Amino acid sequence: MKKIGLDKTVQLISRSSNILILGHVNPDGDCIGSMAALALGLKLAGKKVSVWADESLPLKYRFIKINLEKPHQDALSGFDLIVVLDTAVETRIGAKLDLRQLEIPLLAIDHHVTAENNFTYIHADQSQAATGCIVYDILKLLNIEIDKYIAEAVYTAIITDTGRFSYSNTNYRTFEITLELLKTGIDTSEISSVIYNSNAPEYIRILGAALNTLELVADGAGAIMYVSSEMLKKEGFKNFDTEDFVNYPKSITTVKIACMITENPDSEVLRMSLRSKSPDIDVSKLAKLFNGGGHKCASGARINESLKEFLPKLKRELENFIKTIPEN
Ligand SMILES: [Mn+2]
Repeated sequence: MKKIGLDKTVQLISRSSNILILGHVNPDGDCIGSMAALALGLKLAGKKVSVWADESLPLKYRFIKINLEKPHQDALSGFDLIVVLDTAVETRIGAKLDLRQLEIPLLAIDHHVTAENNFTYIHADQSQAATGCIVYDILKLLNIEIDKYIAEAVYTAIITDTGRFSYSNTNYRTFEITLELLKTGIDTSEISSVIYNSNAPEYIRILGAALNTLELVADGAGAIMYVSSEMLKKEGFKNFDTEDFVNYPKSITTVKIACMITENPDSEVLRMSLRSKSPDIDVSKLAKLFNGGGHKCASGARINESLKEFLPKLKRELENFIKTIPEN
């Protein structure tokens, strides 16, 4: 694995002509937006580009101009560069492919804290609020004109990863890029409306059931909430994006750390999202206890345990972790 800067990243992309773009499992707005923006931009630059994903495009992102194709192991050898966006963790790549014996360079572009891994190159910039911002900078350095479709994709990446400019990762650069995107004439209120007003009634009912599981620990400093397979099955769902649920326990005055666990009817693995209200409380450290990772204010982990076994364990670790937080 070799860490590289933006210039080298641009160079690698620039000299490749047939590029495969991959994202992560449970693709979010930043993942989809980054993949779309990079694909659209590189096509404008005359390159051949494919975007592969196991999962289909979530409904709320259907307005984004992107063509997701199913992964094909046999077709891999035709590419001269593989770019993985919004994750640098091999097991989180959103395409079931064996990338180990490949001659093709594997480049990860990400804004999370990265651990040692088998990617050929990694460009990770934690100062950027979204991977979409990094993709924007790459396209600009390649002298590619940012059209309305690219702008919509990058804008989606930014608003979903910053909680509409409210999380602590939002910075000067985020607004600078956003201003440039607005100049292309994108309809920001329409984009927000499509993304945030497209919940199915089942989604709201599952949220209701999840809210009922709320448990506060350490005098209200910690909150734990979960979605069980049972709740999903009752509403006819198998896989489900519960990413935003964690914001509800986080919104409680006393809560410093919010945990949200999602069980999946089709798998043994639990998904855990962790949020802290302040960068002074680094929840990536808590995530690390469960072999996860992420940012200081937003982290997660995948847990190979049953919900019933895991909940008391999490409660204990959360209480211990909160004890390490200095009073302010
Ligand atoms: Mn992201």
